[in-house]
Amino acid sequence: MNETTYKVEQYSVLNSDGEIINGRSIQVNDRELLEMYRLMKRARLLDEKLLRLQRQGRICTYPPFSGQEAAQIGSGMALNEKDWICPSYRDLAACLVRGMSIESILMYVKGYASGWKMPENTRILPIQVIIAAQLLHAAGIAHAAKIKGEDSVTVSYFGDGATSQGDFHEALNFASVFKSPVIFFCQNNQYAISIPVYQQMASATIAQKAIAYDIPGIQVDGNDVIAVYQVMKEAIKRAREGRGPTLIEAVTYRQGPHTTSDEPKKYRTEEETKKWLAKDPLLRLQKYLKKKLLLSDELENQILQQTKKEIENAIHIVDNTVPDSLDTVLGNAYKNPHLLLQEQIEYCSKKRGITK
Ligand SMILES: Cc1ncc(C[n+]2csc(CCOP(=O)(O)OP(=O)(O)O)c2C)c(N)n1
Ligand SMILES: [Mg+2]
Repeated sequence: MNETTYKVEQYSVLNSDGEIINGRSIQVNDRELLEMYRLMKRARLLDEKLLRLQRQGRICTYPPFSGQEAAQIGSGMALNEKDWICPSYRDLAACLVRGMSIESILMYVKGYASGWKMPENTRILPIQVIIAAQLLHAAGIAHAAKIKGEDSVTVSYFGDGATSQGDFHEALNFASVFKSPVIFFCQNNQYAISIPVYQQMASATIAQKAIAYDIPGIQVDGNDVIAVYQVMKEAIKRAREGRGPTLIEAVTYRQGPHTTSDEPKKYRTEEETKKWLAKDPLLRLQKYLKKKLLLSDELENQILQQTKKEIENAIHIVDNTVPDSLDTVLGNAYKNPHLLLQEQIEYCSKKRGITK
């Protein structure tokens, strides 16, 4: 028997210095390139602010996404308003680009029930914390869309760790059998909490897991927003033409902790993190835009100031919003709340200083 090693080539367009790699074409116009930068900057600033708010005790435990903006923004921008996304807890940048407002995100991270309700006219499923469950939801939505003759594509966002769950395999199997218009978008950020990807799986890449389901498996440089956008466009075209699902592995890095309750210095070296910081997705796009003379220092500063103001305004609004009543938060699970739930309601009411 031959030993088999599957070979998967990684697709990229820009190198870390923001230069176009030989022979690669760019199918994004100047307006879209600037929009990518604006959205990535917006996401980065929001993520950094949320981390500070958590340290001040103003929001709940928070899983930052810095480092993963190109993967989420590049993929989200390639969709249109009919398309669905099924995000995980680390995909707030994808939610932003698909229409969730900063205010809604703030409500969500503050634990307000209304933050879980996606704004009208967005096709975003509630944020999923159960690892890999949203792949099944995506396969189901895509299957339904096909039966109804709708032209929508569904994207499921998940991490490297999720590919070790049974749900991942069930969803890929179902979608490949029914040729459902779904894209399985994996952000391989190198870790599932503290477990590095090489300890978690024997396969050299996540993209190669598509072979078993006879669907395309594409590995892309997840810190290269243009490359991500272009492979997504291909996968979307395939889905809309009725040719079925695609698995995309966006290779990236979680620059921060798993969540605000984690200390990554315990399981990874500063050297490793430094190496990845040099491949920062925002820096790469910024270098390219500056070389192309699309982004001046003045415009960069203008974007920075405008975005900071927008975030501060949203914080002000949400800080002055009355939290949802405990009835909204705890009252919908059982017809008649059982004793334990009643105890919880009383405990929370006392803590909040309110009776209901
Ligand atoms: C079904 C299930 N098992 C375990 C957990 C606990 N858990 C939370 S995050 C996480 C790691 C997930 O890693 P990955 O899929 O790579 O996503 P990332 O956090 O890196 O974005 C685990 C095991 C969970 N939320 N759900
Ligand atoms: Mg991960």
